[in-house]
Amino acid sequence: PKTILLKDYQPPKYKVADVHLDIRIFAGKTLVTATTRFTKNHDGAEPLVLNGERLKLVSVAINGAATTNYTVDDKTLTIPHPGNEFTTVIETEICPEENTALEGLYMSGGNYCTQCEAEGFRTITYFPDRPDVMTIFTTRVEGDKKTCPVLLSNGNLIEDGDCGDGRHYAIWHDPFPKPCYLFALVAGDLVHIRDSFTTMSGRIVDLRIYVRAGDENQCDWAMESLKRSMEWDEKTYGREYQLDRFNIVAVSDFNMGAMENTSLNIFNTALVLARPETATDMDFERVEGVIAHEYFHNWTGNRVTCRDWFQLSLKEGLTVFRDQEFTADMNSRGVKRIDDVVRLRNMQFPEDAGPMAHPIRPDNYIEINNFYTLTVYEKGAEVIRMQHTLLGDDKYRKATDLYFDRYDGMAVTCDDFLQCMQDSSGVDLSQFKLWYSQAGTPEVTAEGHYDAAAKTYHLTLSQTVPPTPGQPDKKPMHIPVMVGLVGPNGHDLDVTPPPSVIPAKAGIHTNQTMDSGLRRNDEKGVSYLLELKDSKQTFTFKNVAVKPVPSILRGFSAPVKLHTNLSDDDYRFLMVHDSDGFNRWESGQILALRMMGRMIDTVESGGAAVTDPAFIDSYGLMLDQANASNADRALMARALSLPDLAIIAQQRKIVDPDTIFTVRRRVLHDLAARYRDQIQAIYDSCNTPTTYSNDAESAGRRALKNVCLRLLMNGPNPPVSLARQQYESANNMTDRVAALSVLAETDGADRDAVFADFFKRFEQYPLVIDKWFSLQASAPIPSTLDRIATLKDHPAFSLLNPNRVRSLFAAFAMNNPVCFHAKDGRGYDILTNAIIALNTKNPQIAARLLGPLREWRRYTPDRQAKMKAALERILAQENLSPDVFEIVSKTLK
Ligand code: B3K
Ligand code: ZN
Repeated sequence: PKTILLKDYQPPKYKVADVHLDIRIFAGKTLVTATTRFTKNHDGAEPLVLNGERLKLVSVAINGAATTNYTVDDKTLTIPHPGNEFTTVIETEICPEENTALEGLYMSGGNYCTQCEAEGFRTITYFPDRPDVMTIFTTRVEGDKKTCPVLLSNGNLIEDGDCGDGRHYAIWHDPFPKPCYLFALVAGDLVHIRDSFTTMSGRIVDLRIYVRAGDENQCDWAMESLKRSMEWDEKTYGREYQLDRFNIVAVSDFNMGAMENTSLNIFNTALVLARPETATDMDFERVEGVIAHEYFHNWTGNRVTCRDWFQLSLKEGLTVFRDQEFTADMNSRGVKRIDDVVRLRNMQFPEDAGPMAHPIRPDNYIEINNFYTLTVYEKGAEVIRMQHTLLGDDKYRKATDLYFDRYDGMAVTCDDFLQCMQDSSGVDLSQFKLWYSQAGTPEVTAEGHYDAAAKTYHLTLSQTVPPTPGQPDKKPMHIPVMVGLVGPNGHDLDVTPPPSVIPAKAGIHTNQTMDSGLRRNDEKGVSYLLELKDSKQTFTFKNVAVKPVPSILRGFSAPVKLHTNLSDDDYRFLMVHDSDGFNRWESGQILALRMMGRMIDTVESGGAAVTDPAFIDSYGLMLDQANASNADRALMARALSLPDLAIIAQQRKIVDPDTIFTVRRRVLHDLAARYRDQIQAIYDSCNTPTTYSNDAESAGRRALKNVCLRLLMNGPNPPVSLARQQYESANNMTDRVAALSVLAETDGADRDAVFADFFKRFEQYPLVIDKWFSLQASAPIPSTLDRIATLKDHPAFSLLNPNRVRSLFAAFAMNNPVCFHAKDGRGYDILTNAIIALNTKNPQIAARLLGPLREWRRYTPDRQAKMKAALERILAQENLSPDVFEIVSKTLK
């Protein structure tokens, strides 16, 4: 397989003025006729080279005359220089019925649909399949009236009618030029719900969500979310929607979450369907967030798109930042920030520290589908967030206005975006650019020193960026570090900041608006934005009357690992007093991590781990706060949760999942033993309302209640009957699944009974059956390994449905480190066999499943050997897809 390099980029040799597609769908074969007007875009007389894969070529004509003057291979169609302006008509035949890779035109649940990003369009017809070729699409779709009553494509519907013979057609026209990766088509038997949105200039947009018959009563939340997204984008970014229609189609077989095709977003059902009986509060939030994300792409991705795939973060990082802020505005800003940082640390930090580490703008790839990563998306969003922090709200908004103004209808680069940020604000981002080219998570060390006589506080910040594959030496980065100084009374000190520091007062562009039950006073905080640019810098604050405790990296102002010389006492203080909600939460997490680190050390040197009584005491303080009537329960649910296994693992040089699990369990057990009554009391107080409501306050209650249930179940005499009762009496999926998940970790009659009941109750709901698989696969108990062997042969299991594959294999390998890393290697075998089976069927999903094997070098030597052998077994397969090959070969290097 060939490596594609950023530095080899060349503009397209030919541009496309417009294209007319005629797509006629018959059972077993689809005929595609593409009529394309080309214009030459270079000085010489180079041939026209079109991309095309897995196509049956029927005919080629140039300027109206049939021709055989071309060559074809399995990837391209080449026509010797046809002139400066010419029209091709190319007929191809494809078979969507046999497409299991779910890329290009394929079938899901009896309906036809497309997924063209990144390079799926070339499996539909021969075309310059690259994002910098933007053109106007007109699409005629023809199909059987019975099996395909609904015929959709991008843009506005300009004509439809009958063809006779039981067939009909629809013609769609998209007036905005777009690259072919945004092309979409849907043909099938679907029902829809309908609504409308009036834009800020008074246009009425017809909104529709199409689903399979029977699912239409699960679409209201998605529709509400769409309308809120449209309104938010007008208010926050001044962006208006400018087409007559906005269609969303939900399909059950989808490799990713959703796709932003212009005016015809295609979604995984998992991110559209939501009702309280079948979807959890987290599912609701994900639906809201992804509906927003795809809608926001209309401007950040579609109207302004990427020049080439190395620029993917231009649209993805920016759009993730936009959807994060939308969710923060719709819900609790503080909780959203915590959840996003947890996700970044759990999943992106390991990627940035592993063999596939790449900058948010990678400079080489074999298979672009492998670079839809946590780094490009989530770290990419952090990089935009830092620009927002450095510019502040107003200048940031002016800069995005300039970006849309300058580049509407164009395919541009990350540098172009940064240039707008600089041009409109005057802020110098030249060093900041390194965030786009250097991989690895920077490590920042902070050391504070108070000079009582001079009344000054010196904060020394230093940074290093670890080496990553291909990048042994790194330059210092431009890192925004938001800092507050907390006085002994718990209030932020208002002092004289060091010169050149941006005073970031409360509520400006920090996360100061966080509400929280942890807050002891109503004072707003005072933060300062320090810009760390050198490898080491000291910032001196003046007029500091008393010795402060520094609160560093408030709101997680940069995606770095922070080390400080603060004591446990300092963190206990910040945990209660910090005006920054994120750092209050963070302080509790640091205390837990430090303690568990010490306990793991003890176990590894043969001792017995004991939970630190001081930690138990401070946990009691948090329980008191959680029990207060005005507590922010959603935030308290996070504060009372111990760091995840994956985050603890990152603190270790050599990872032994058994020890980590045992120590974490020990702590949970000791906390539950000591505070049994308080925890039960919080559980009871959150359990009061009997009628369901999905507002944030009620969701917070459920979150806190279920954290308490989990704690109790980890204590002495786990209250199995309480869990069973919660399962039986739940009037919503959040509570039911929470009970089910704690029962999943027990072995016994109750467990078997609830799992049997759950299956029967929700057999007709594939997304709920996904939960049934994934809860069993995630249970850290010895019987899980046997159970997986049975589950993969269960009649409801299928390797062809990505959601089902994820619900069993990804849940097992990613959420269940204890069983996945079982010493005998059985966990590795289970995953390896699944990857091999999927390699030819669906390479994208196969490649995704490799994630948990990537970090093999970090585990104990026995495990390392077995993981390496598993990777080698995969590499030895014949017909290895480029997707799987790229990850396995880079991982073994
Ligand atoms: N842009 C799509 C992802 C396409 C995946 C290609 N393998 C979804 C999104 O980020 O909105
Ligand atoms: Zn996206």
